[in-house]
Amino acid sequence: MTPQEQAREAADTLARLTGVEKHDVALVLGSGWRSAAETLSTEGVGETTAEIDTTDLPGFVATAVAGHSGKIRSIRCGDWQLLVFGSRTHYYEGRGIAAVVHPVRTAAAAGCRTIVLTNGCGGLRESWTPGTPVLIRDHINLTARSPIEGAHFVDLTDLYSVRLRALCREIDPSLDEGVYVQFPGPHYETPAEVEMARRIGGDLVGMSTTLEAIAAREAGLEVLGISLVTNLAAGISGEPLDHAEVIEAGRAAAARMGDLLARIVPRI
Ligand code: 8IG
Repeated sequence: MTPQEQAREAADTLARLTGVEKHDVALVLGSGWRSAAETLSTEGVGETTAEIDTTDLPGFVATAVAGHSGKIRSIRCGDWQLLVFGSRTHYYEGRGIAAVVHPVRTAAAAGCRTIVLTNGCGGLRESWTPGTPVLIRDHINLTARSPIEGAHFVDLTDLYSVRLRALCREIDPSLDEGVYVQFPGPHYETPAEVEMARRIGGDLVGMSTTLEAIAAREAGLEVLGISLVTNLAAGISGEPLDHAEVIEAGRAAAARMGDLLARIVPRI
């Protein structure tokens, strides 16, 4: 079976379990984004119409990261039916790239035309204190891998939608943009690697998103990427990094992120 056929199977199961024939917008929640997404299913914003375990769908594997929920929610939000992935499979889990991008392909097979990829990451600018959201303008994929196999040459010139970034800045003019650099992980960078990321044009360092964005473009989805800076990248502040800090920064920023998502989604 091709990855696309596997995604079709997952999308068929999704439709059956949620009772929703077609979804419109997919949202992948990264570190620190889970409580923010709760806002989407509060009164006046949207309503959760179904919640299933990720592992109920063929091809999905259980989540390995603390602070990530292995649930998929179907949320009615204005005119849109939202498909929210509470977790993702990371490249560093070693389950292969097809597993990393399977949710993206499933979203496309489920009818989505747009995907919002969120993550928690390290920031390279000192003005980006923990809890600052940054729009992804472009990326550098230091996994040096591709989710696409074969002679299929996909253009990535405007991978991160200009239209959706402009929309986000209309909603919140204080939003900055940056270039996201994906390292393979799961270790954080050394200070020298962070300095390298800066010199090659990076602003944000993380362990996800780029492979998913590429698969999304291949599948014809419009991509919005939003990073939540949960820590200053190694060597920028002189403090060591830890995952608890990441989860705490997300918790503290949840209200702002939730408000942002709730205002963006209806206008997508
Ligand atoms: I949250 O500083 C989070 N994820 N590579 N570096 C990398 N990934 C991260 C970081 C970080 N913070």
